[in-house]
Amino acid sequence: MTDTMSDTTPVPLRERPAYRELAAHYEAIKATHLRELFAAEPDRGPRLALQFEDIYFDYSKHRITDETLQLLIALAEQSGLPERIAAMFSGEHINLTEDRAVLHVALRAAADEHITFDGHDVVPDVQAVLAKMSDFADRVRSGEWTGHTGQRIRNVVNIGIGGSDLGPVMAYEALKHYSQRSLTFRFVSNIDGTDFVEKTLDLDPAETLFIVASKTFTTLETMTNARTARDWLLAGLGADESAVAKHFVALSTNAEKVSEFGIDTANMFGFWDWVGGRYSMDSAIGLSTMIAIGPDGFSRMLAGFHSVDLHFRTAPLPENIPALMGLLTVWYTDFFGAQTQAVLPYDQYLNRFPAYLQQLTMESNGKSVSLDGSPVDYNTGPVYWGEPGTNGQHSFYQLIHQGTLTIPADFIGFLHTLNPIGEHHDLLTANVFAQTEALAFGKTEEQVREEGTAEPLVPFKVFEGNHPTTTLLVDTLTPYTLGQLVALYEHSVFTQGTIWSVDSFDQWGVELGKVLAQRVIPELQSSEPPQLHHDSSTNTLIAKYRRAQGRPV
Ligand code: G6Q
Repeated sequence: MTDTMSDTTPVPLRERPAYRELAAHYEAIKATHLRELFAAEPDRGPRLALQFEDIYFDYSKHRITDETLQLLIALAEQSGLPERIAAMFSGEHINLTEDRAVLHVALRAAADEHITFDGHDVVPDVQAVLAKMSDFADRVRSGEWTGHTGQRIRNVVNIGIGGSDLGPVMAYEALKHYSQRSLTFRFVSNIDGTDFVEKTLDLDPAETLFIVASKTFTTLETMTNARTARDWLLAGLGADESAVAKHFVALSTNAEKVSEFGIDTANMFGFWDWVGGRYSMDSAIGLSTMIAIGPDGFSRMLAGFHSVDLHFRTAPLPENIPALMGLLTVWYTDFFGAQTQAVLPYDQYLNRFPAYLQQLTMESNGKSVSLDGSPVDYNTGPVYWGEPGTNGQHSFYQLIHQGTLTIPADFIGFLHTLNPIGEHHDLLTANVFAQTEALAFGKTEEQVREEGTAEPLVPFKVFEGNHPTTTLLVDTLTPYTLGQLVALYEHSVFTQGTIWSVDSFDQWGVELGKVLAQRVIPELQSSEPPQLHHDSSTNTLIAKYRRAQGRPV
């Protein structure tokens, strides 16, 4: 905690004038249907849309009027969004509870930019790590880097969890089209031994490189998996510890722990405590991505991130896509009582994108205390979830269409597919457009009757509509546009956190999880019956487990 915490807190959300006006405005427009909004304004679709480079952002199918937008923008201003953006980019310690700067934007800054943090320009540091990563990635990709027995590396296994896993997995899946196909990539995260066993079952240790990705290098899951990997490698190669040097590299901020583990710090790729775990896929944590798509591809991804950083920093709020995305989420969360936000990418390569966003959004804004330490009296971060289209249409879309909840949804579509076979892409894209249309406009009783529906079935076939959606229509999925998409959501989260006055960059809930298990582990493993001082449920569960392992209770 910093002394300045209370100085930087704006007036409580409910007391900001725009919030009060939005509350009254909500009452006035909550019954207005998207059908009416579109009927009243023939060019609403193109008017409430923005083109940013290759991304078309259509926010016309939202339950908003011009007045809503003006009020949301006023709320952003009254919440200090422009000042907070400036504070982030200038390296201020905006992560108040951990007293840290939040500078993931420096990871993708242009090489000739200057971003200072506590008086130190961090851009040269970032560039030095990128150069080291590029050199290593090139050597693995070309076969120059060999394993202990001299065989070339064919398998790359990233061991990490949370922010040290979800970004790399998502990016690898998303950019598989651009990856070097002669290399196999696997991602081990779960402490469940099954994850390691299944991911390495068909791999030859002589050809396998482990990337141990951990900011702290103390995380239980990652260190346990890394030790298991070392045992697996040495057993498989019948070799001594010296083999580790050719098969293990580390991505971390903690050189001491890396060295303790037995990884030469020459094979360590560093980053800094101003990079939050869930904001780290474009730091050294992205080494697996770089090996997969090559240093040039990685640079293009960083350039995509950077383009959106510049946009977020400089575009006026009414034309600022991530700011609008964030404000729309606030609108539904705080006024419509929406508790979830769906993200529905219509591209199979983005199959892990919703999972990635779950961490980014929910770990950032799943908070109930505002920056001054007082409890909030409004809703904060919604549940983000989703699946790639069209699969979701055959399962949960039913609830979005005809359930009782308001679920704003982001549809992400692409003008061009990376796999143009037959008519697949036309059919896929037709579904994007048809779904957002159906969600907005629904089907009235009259329309259902006109279709000749038997009277008793009419109520079941009516679609109320008025379900808000955003469409992000992107030219093609590339490293550049992937970087842009991630940055859009990062800054949307930032915008939301600013309005809600929460610290979007700490994660005390995660820290709790890291500590809790440590108490129970010895109680499961001790050879003597432990003295259990938990509640009666937990004590019984522990005893049951011990009995199953043949340990005395
Ligand atoms: C992310 C969180 C968390 C973190 C993991 C892994 O913002 O802090 O998900 O990334 O707990 O931590 P390490 O990288 O330190 O192993």
